[in-house]
Amino acid sequence: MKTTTSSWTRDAALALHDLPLMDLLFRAQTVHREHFDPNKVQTSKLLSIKTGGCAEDCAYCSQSARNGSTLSASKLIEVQRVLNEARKARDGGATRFCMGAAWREPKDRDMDALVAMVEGVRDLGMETCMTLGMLDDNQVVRLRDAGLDYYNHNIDTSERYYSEVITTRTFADRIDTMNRVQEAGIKVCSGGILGMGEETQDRVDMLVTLANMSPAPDSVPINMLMPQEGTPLADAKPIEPIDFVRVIATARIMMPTSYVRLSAGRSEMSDEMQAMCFLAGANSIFVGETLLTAENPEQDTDAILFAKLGIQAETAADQGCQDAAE
Ligand code: SAM
Ligand code: DTB
Ligand code: SF4
Repeated sequence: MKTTTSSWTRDAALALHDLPLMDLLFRAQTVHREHFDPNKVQTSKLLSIKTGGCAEDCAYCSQSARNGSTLSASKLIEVQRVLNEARKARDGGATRFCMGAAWREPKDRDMDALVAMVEGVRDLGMETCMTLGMLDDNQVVRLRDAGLDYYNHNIDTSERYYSEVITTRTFADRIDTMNRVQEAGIKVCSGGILGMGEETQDRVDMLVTLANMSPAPDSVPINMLMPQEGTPLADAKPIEPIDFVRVIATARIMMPTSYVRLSAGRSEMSDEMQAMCFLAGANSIFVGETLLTAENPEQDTDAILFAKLGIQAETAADQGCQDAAE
């Protein structure tokens, strides 16, 4: 997949974001059609391979040991269990399998099992993605050699707002891991969360950071905060749906060849809001009734939505075509 390198200024990005909505959507859909089939959406399945008890203090997360959530901590699950779930996801039509762990960073003793998970999921013919927290050089190389396609590491918000949400690591720590991953040749998946009390400028600044990476992330998940009981953001004011759509459209224009994923929060979105997000250039979703710990629409509900909109799930063969075309 080809990715672009650009140099967006904050002012240019804000001007784009603030365009009259119809102009913004028209531009986003035009850019989208230059690079993608507008009626195809990529589908990924998430699995939590290690849940809860995380040492970080991310204010939105049910899995932080520092938040008052009732979620209990698990150990890393067995490789065979992961492969069984991946097979089910593949048979249900998902093309990418994303494995998430509630860690600040993996321990070296976990690496053999993680490598076996990547190799096993690849052997099933799926794209592999992991999100494990910070990585050192050795860990990156081991995952790359195992055949890991994507590493998810969200910047979550702007550099300015970051310390309001997370204090146990810095925005720069996040960027360091992303650079390490990218330099090793693993594709980066990075995006953020909207609805955490951030300003419009924070949303735009987050996109500027992502779009100006060289290259921009191949995959850009935009999550809508799912308020979790016991976390500092449990009572955050929900984002206005049209404001959410604006960020998707702006991301599409700023990162024309990246997959923009309409990620967490779809279970709270109307069909109309999701349709507007697809019109704005979102072309990837998580499928299946659970994300990591939170709920997601049922498979049947998504099948009905896709049928209403005339959208088809991208297949592994479609992805091959896309890569070959570029
Ligand atoms: N521990 C790893 C890390 O933080 O990179 C991986 C798992 S973490 C749960 C992955 C991402 O999920 C976070 O960066 C955040 O963007 C998103 N996320 C977590 N909780 C969320 C929530 N309640 N609502 C929306 N997105 C959330
Ligand atoms: C991303 O940006 N969103 C996914 C994935 N990357 C790992 C995670 C969403 C988590 C939603 C809250 C939960 O399930 O606990
Ligand atoms: Fe831990 Fe990731 Fe949750 Fe932060 S977002 S508390 S790092 S699992």
